[in-house]
Amino acid sequence: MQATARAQPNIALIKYWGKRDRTLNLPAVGSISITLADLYTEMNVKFDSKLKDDVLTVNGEIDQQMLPRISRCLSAVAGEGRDPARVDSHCNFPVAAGLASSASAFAALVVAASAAAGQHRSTAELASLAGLESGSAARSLYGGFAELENNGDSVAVETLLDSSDWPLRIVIAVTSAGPKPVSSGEAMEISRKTSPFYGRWVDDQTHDLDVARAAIRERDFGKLAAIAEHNCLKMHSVMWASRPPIVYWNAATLECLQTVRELRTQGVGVFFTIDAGPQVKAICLAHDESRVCDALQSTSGVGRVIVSELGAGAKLTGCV
Ligand code: 2P0
Repeated sequence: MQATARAQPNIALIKYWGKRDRTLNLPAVGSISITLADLYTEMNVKFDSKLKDDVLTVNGEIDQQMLPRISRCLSAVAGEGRDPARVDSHCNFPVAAGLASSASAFAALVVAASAAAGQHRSTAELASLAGLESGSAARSLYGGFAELENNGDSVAVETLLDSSDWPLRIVIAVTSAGPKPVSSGEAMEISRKTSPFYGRWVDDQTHDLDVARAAIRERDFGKLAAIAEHNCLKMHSVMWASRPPIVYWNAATLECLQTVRELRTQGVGVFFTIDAGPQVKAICLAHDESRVCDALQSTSGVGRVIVSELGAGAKLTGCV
């Protein structure tokens, strides 16, 4: 059997940074994200006893680097005794550049692999399996506003609001399309071991989650903007104070922050967030989308601007 699934990346408004358990890949803190609609990864998985080993292609090219994580995830879904698989992945946005490509990749992979193995797993089970390889991938099984809870021995994700309940827009300013200098998994460990701010980051997270959850349920844009920007800058402060320092930003990242602040002084409903990469994600009200787009597009150092609505969780798109 072979199956195809599509998943969208998600952007955390309250971030996951640090692991509580590296073997089970359990996050040290809860997180809240929004799932996008217009960026996606599509994965086709075919188990084939005639293959010698797993084969992975990404956008038509053989990919050996990502293969070990893909193989581990396939075994977690289908069991260690599974047949080898051919996995073909297509992504319509830059990979490994801080645009959450591993989230959409592993979310799509678990859905496709489970169907190709003839299983009928719940979304919660699939989220736990995706979370074993990429903490943020668990959130891409869900649409709209999703909260990943930090309890127990596996991840649990809850939808706080559906995408249609609060149709915000995301405008991504791509300031560099190259791969990141250090993977987020590695960087999280450096932060945990060396940043003097790491303990405070973990301790404060419950407060930030409570404020953001309430803001989302009340659809209070100003309240969400304030806590999301604070949480983002706090996470990057943890990174900057690590040894060696982890700095994902470039000059254009800072220019974009300035653009967002200026827009806000002009009455535009917008806030920024930045992940493990130099791209700036501006979250705005639907009627402000074109102003935010135009302003970011004309910001110094911005190459490309990608716009997305909020979308649904990972879905099976074909199974034969
Ligand atoms: C997030 N990031 O909440 C945070 C903010 C990056 C910055 O989750 O180590 O690829 O595979 O569990 O899921 C990126 O991390 O990390 C991430 P692993 P993942 O979106």
